[in-house]
Amino acid sequence: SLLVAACVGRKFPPGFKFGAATASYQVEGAWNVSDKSPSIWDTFTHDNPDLIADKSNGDVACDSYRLWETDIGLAKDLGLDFYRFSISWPRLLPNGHSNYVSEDGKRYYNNLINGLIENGIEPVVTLYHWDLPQKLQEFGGWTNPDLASSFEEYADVAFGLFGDRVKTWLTFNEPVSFCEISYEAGKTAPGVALPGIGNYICAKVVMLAHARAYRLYDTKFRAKYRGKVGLTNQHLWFEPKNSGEEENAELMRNLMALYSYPIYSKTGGWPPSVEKRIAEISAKQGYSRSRLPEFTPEEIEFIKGTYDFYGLNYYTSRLVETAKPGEKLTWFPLSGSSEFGLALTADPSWKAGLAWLVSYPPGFRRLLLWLKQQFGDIEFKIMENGYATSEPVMYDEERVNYYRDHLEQVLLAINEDKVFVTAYTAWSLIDNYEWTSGYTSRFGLVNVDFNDPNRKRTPRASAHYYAAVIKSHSLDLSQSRGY
Ligand code: GBH
Repeated sequence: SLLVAACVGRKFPPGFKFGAATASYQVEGAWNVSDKSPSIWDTFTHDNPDLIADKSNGDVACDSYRLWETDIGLAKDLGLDFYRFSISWPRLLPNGHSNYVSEDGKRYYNNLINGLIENGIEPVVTLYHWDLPQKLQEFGGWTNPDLASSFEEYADVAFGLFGDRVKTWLTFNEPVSFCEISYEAGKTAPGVALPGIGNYICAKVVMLAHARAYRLYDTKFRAKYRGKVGLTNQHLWFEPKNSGEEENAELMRNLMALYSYPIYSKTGGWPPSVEKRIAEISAKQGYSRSRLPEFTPEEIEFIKGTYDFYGLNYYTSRLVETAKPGEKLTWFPLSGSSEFGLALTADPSWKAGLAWLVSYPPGFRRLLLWLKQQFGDIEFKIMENGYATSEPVMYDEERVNYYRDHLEQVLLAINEDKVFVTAYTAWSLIDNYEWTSGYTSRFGLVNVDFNDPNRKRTPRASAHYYAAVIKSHSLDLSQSRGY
């Protein structure tokens, strides 16, 4: 019976879906074709090549604007149930506003969506994967409360044009990444460093923007299109480095749930422990109000419950300990570690693909259980998980190991912890423009030759591995490293 249990444990539940993801700025290129206007990433990379590892930009990227049929072919060869991509806001709405919709933008996304469906692949669409129209940045971007309304306009156009065929929508990809890395550290587009303030204003505006889009879908589109709307949040898993620091690890977990708590918690609003600490620190610093802006009771109710599932991106974990006086703290993944005087490190035994991307598979399972304990027995869709190397390795054994070991933890979460997980998404389908790392971080199941004008795509060993997982709907654990 043990043997039977082990075999059963390797099977994914019926109906569990597998996909792979990309994002518009990272793959499309064609930054200025037709009437497309620049995004903040076009502006940032053109103005600050020195801030990009290889001084590159996404002007051409994978040229998926032209090669979208090739990408669909790759997705089909993998046997994907769904393909997650994002819409470029300035490609669809060059003014940023809905008074003018680009015919070229419409045509491009209609082709992509129709092509996927014809090949039996479900489109999963992210509305905002970080490429804000530059014109809206002139108004302050995500620190301008009015952007919530502009986002609702954009969502209205996208739901209206594509909602008859797109049944899974993500409003935002990883608010934590663009609020913290952009507005706190100023290290990514739009490059505005407003530490300890800009990031928290961004957080509030994005929560309201998400809720507006969700409620718009409810009132205007849900009855006829019957889709699901959510967002996807990145989480790291945090463990105390030393015994006695569990409370600090828990504080970090809650800080990273800043962008979830208002939507998924029973009470709504910011995570209480985090709200309290930031208010105390702000008061000590002489501010007359907390740097983390309060929600009104109406706003709390407006945001609470605006989800049909929990989108989760997981890559890596950290150990937490109280920083030594004067210790320089890393800014990744979020400013709160310095806000709270906590140092984040990785255990030396956690294998690394990149400095920030250390592999700790058990963190994935613990995170899933923690989220279930925080927010209840809701539906979880894993919207990103993946591994990078700095060289374009074709026989990418490390990536295969990463995927197998992380998928094993997803199975354990489902079978042992009874977490309701319904989808898994590999990041990424193809190598692409990895933000300030340029083309130096390779995340693809499929290699892209960026020296080739035709951007030749070649599946790696991990692509064959993932295709076999999807086909068998199960995990072969004979090579498992047994976490
Ligand atoms: C996700 O970001 C994104 O959704 C996706 O677009 C991205 O390609 C993918 O994951 C892989 O990064 O080198 O110390 O400066 C995760 C957040 C943002 C984490 C960039 C790493 C660089 C850290 N990532 N960040 S560092």
